[in-house]
Amino acid sequence: MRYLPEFLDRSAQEQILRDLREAVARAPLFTPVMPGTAKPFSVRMSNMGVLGWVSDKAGYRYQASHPELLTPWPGIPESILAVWNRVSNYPHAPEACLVNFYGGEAKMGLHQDRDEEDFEAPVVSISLGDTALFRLGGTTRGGKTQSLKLASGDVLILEGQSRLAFHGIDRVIGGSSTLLKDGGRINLTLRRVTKSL
Ligand code: MD6
Ligand code: FE
Repeated sequence: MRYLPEFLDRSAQEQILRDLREAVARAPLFTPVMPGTAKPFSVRMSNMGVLGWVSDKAGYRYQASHPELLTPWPGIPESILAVWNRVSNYPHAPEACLVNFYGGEAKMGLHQDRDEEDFEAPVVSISLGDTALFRLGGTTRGGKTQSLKLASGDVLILEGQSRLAFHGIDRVIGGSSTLLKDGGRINLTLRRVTKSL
């Protein structure tokens, strides 16, 4: 794991936010549900890129279009691609940027990111808005975990041994950032989905 606190300054965060508002106007946040049970996530999601991650009754998968509008996802803005280019050490562009929005009581259970074909590529995460308590474990469920605060502008990279580590968001600390006028937290995760030959 590589943790880069305060990687983005305030003006870089504001530029990403402006670009994100345009993207979310075209591809609105949706509420995914758990495969099988159809229990809704507390986090709302959207995507940018040629592929986007979705979850519904049928399962988790990457797909090229918005699950409700059925339109292609907007492209990943330059302001966000620039972060991947600076930190990924990976010679190909990301295909997906998952947008997670945490309002009020939203959290995310411990999970592995393993719906991608290519675990050689890192997952690069950007946090914006209120600070979150991030939990990171090992590659088996039920092992010991550590807790880390992710604040606005922080970048975290899961790569190598940590690429398949369990991780989640225990909670978001309301009122801890002034970036989003109505509060809440946005997390962006940039991923390579297919194997690049
Ligand atoms: C979040 N992050 O920060 C959730 N996944 O809201 C993730 O699930 C995540 O931070 C893969 C790599 C880095 C991450
Ligand atoms: Fe994840």
